[in-house]
Amino acid sequence: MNLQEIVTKKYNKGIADCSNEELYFALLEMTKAMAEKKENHNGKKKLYYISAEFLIGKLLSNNLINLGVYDEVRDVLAANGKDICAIEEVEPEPSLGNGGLGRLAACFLDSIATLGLNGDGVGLNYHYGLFKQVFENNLQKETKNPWIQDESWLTKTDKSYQVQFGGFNVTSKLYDIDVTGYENTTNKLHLFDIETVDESIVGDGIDFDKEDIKKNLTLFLYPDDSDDKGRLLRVYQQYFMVSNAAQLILDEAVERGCNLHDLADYAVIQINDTHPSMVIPEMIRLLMERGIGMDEAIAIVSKCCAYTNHTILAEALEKWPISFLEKVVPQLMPIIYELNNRVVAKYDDKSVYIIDDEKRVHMAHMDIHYGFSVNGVAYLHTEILKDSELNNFYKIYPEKFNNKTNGITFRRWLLHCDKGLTSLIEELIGPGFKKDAMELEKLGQFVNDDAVLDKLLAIKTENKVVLKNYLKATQNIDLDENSVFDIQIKRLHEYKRQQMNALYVINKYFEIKAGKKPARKITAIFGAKAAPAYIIAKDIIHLILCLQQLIANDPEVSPYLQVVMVENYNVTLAEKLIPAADIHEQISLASKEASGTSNMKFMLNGAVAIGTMDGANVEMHQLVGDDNIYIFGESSDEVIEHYAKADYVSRKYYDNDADIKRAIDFIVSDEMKAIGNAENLERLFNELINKDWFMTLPDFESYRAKKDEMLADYEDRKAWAKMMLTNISKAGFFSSDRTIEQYNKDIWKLD
Ligand code: GPW
Repeated sequence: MNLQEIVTKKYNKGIADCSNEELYFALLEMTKAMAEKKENHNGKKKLYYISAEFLIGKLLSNNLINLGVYDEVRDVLAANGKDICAIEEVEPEPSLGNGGLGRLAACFLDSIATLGLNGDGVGLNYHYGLFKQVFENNLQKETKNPWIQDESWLTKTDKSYQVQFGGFNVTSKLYDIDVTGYENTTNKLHLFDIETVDESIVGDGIDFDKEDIKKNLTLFLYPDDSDDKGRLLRVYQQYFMVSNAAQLILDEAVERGCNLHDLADYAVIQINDTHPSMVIPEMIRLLMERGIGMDEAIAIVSKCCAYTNHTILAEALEKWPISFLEKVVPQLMPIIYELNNRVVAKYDDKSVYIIDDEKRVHMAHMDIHYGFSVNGVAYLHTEILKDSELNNFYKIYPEKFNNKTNGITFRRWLLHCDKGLTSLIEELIGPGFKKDAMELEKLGQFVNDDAVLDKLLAIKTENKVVLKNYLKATQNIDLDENSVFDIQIKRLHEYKRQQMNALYVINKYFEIKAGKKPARKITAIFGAKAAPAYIIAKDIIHLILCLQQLIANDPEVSPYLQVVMVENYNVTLAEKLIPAADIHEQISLASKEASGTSNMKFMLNGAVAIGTMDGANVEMHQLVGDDNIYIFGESSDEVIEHYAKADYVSRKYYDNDADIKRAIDFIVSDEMKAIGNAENLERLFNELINKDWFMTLPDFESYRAKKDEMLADYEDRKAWAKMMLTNISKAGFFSSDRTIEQYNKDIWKLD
């Protein structure tokens, strides 16, 4: 049925007479029907990408693009006086992820389907997803973010499993979301849920009874894990996810003719960080239940499971106390003990044991011993895993380690979010880049073509105006499109160093006050959520919001400098912010950002990076060369050495550098305290001068100098446009189609 037919059936009127909301639901129905027709379950072997997060974003436009009908639908709507962009606005964004890891999983599903591979995602159907961020008195407050409507992308299936917890059972219900590849087949995202979840137990903000598991199991993504009740709930969620996944995998394999002994010919499981690690003992348990002996069950599962590591931050590597697992999943403990005993019998080195002396289970260790592949997510990250963080494992299993540099789907991050740039590229090099991203290289031939460079600049300005209008309409923020848009959007974390960017802003404020005015107004845009229990991260948000207010109200400074922190940064906002960026900030402490993926999105949309030699920035730098990226700061080797020697003392930088002292002192100045809370500001001040664990201060001076150099270069508009073009032309490597081809070739080996 076409759109008009669906509209007639649903509402008995014409398209022109429908509200945007009615049209959204009609398009939803049409898209789901079209996607279903493209389902294809061929192929003996199937990939299961298990992930606690799938940050899929809004789906309507992307589905229309991948189904090849976007232009047609846009034109039919326009002919009836309707604007497809306004209809997009009606769709709620499902926030089933925190950040990069969840968004990566969503990009991967798009590429898996686009390449026609037989692979589904498996995760959880969180009713309220990640919290919605609101600002009140310059502080972050968390509220729930409902996204499931009566008609939605979710399709309720008749699949349901029993999941056994210590002391009680639950019955699951499976919901599916179609994942249609670009001009290719449709796969599934399987999201498990239970029907006893009780949304009414959520009180103020995001508070709820953490102990009533049957009512709260899939209520939120990663509830506050600062206390034991929250941490236990997380273990319940993880086991619920993997027990369902394991049952689904075994059922589907048997349906396709598997006799369980040959499971590895039918199924491969990608474990997305350690959140799904319990799938290993659970699969072993289920195989044993079905009559397979332990030795063989372990061998079978070890041939099916592959693990991706996304961080070297020790605090993010999950270690669950045995007491938690005994309570939640007692049936897994004999298996986990056995898995550990086999390691202990073989190796003397305690650092590779699964269970440590403090009676904690190291989930990553289990994955490495009992999986066949371990991968990092960027070249540098994998090298650090091999050389330091996981060196003891690398020595045992060098053949298991491999790198898979992250990628992004160009359908969402270029074709959908930057239609102006997409048409220019198509005009210049034809449509081939949509299927083969490496064809973007052909843009290189236009690097001295003034007309092309002018068009590129004009598109950027248009995108800045689109962002300006959007932020005015949705958040009442005023932007100046003639200023430089300098954007840092990512989760708020000390290692990502939003505080360093804020110190730059303070320094600039002082320079302007002293009469040293920038050539052009600078707009420093931030977007970030802080984990609800991460106090210093919330203090940094407070600092940025206070600076925003203070500078906006200072007539001496505001013509030259503006700070904007957008509220509730999410995928939808990213799609507006990224195409509008001139400069993007990738300023993590070297060695700490495993890859980063927004860096790739900005590059593709013609923004220029200021960054450290960290994560995938290293590969970006290699691709574009010194002249097209602004690199500063200590190297990962230097940073790793500081940690090893424990020789960093932030106080020395504060005492010895007048600019640093002036900027940090300003945080607790009377002007700032008049706007913000003394408690938050003083805590952050003390953290910076006494601890600064992620070494903001040693890099500050080189950061400041590099950014000033960059802002000066921005004034040569032609030279800047060349940098933009070079960045776009070299971005093809970062297509997730390339990443997925590599996963398939080296790890999954699907037909
Ligand atoms: F801690 N990442 C993330 F490693 O977004 F598990 N959430 C997480 O919980 C973790 C990592 C974890 C990010 C990395 O920080 C980022 O560098 C990387 O680009 C992204 O995962 C995708 O690999």
